[in-house]
Amino acid sequence: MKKFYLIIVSALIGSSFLNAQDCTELFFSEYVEGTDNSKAIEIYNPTDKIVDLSNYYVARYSNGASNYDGGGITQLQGFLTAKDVFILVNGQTEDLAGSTKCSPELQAKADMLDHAYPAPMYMNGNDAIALLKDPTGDGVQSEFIAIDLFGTIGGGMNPDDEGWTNFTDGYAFKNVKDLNGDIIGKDSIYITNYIAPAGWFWLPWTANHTLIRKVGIQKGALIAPGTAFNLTAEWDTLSGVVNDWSNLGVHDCKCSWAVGVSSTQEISKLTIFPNPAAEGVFTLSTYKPFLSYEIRNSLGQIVSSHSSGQNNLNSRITIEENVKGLFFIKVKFSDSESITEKLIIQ
Ligand SMILES: [Ca+2]
Ligand SMILES: [Ca+2]
Ligand SMILES: [Ca+2]
Repeated sequence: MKKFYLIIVSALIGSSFLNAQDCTELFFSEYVEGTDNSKAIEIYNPTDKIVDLSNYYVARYSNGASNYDGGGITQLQGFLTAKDVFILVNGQTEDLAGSTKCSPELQAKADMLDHAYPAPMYMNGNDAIALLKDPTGDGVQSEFIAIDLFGTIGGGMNPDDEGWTNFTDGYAFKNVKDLNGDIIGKDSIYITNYIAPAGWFWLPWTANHTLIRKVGIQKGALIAPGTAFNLTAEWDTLSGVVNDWSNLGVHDCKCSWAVGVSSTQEISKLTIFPNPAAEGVFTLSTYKPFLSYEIRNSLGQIVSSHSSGQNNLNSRITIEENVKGLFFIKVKFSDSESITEKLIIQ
């Protein structure tokens, strides 16, 4: 098993970082490191397309480790519409020995609750978090590509270090007080790689803060393993108060400022008529023969699928199940292209 993980690490350290164009790939838009297990991460879709989240994973490199063996990995579920955000929240609902549950108020804001420990949403300020993409959708972890990174993988963080701060290669100072609270001297520590060491708990931005991605950031960060994490280049603190969840669910990004950008190209590639579809009957038209389709609800659960290669440009589809509401239809072509579109069944 160890060997297996070593292979993953070398793959990550190697070339498997996707150098995406602006506004073409998901990235982290908010980071919540609160009190107890009140932790969350928000992911933004800067594209004009609906994204199938089952091809994406969040992984935690505990204490900046070189792999997510100890930190955990979570496959995301459902679909993310254009310019919208997805919120993953710590899933602990009961107090356990030495581990207080996540706030129910924060969990109520979640699109998805994380699984039990060890899971990515157990970060405590000194853990690196990665957004990984499965390029083929077959779940082979050694082929996953990092598309965004928060913190440094394998960057010298120790388990008792506090987290990443906003300056490096300089001294931090604190007053030394006696039992009466009178100042009797000064203590100092030299900060390297933006890492706040043990005992300097007020220095890190990544602990007990909510951080939001700067509006000008239009793609994930390619922080090579071992490279110092200069978080203020891409992140701002939100109010500076711990447990501030006021920005969860929205993200202001330059990618959404463009006017007149539409998904007309995608629409002409795939048309559903009528949409909304009455009683689950509609015609699916594609610009080239398709191989298969699957229809999922907003939680990502399959409602209907067809995989025997119907291959018609115009297919009459009837969903036998008596379902109503918002669904997503994903059509796959023989050249591995896939298109996802919203489908409403009345
Ligand atoms: Ca905390
Ligand atoms: Ca940690
Ligand atoms: Ca947000």
